[in-house]
Amino acid sequence: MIKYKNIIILFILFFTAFSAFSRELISEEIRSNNGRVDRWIYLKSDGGLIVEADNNFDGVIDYFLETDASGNKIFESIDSNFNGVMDTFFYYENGVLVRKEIDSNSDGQIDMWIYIEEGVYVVRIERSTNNDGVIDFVRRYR
Ligand SMILES: [Ca+2]
Ligand SMILES: [Ca+2]
Repeated sequence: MIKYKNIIILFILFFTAFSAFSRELISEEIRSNNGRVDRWIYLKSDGGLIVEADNNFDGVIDYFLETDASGNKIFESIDSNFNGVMDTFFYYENGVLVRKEIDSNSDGQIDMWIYIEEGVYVVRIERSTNNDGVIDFVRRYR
């Protein structure tokens, strides 16, 4: 009986994870003259959108955006130096930017966290100045 219960729980977890990530391609765009698709728009099962883009047309995705069903941004990431690794991450609550995370040396690990109020006011900056992921610098502005 316990075994079956575990299997059912696993199935529910799997189904939840799958449905949360299920998305349907609704648009492909070619914005350069190389003939390659460089922007994809997906409709999520919850009604939100996912946009992926190759903004420098090198064939590697360097922009990602996720919105909720109302069109509010939830999450955004950018590969700002086009090295194939996302390095700048934007987190939103109710469509308003609340936190920005940056991997400033492109080692795949965040080393700067910027906390934002009302979408524009920087209230705190945290850094890992030696890039070990541990915060060793904090500056508060409010
Ligand atoms: Ca690219
Ligand atoms: Ca880093």
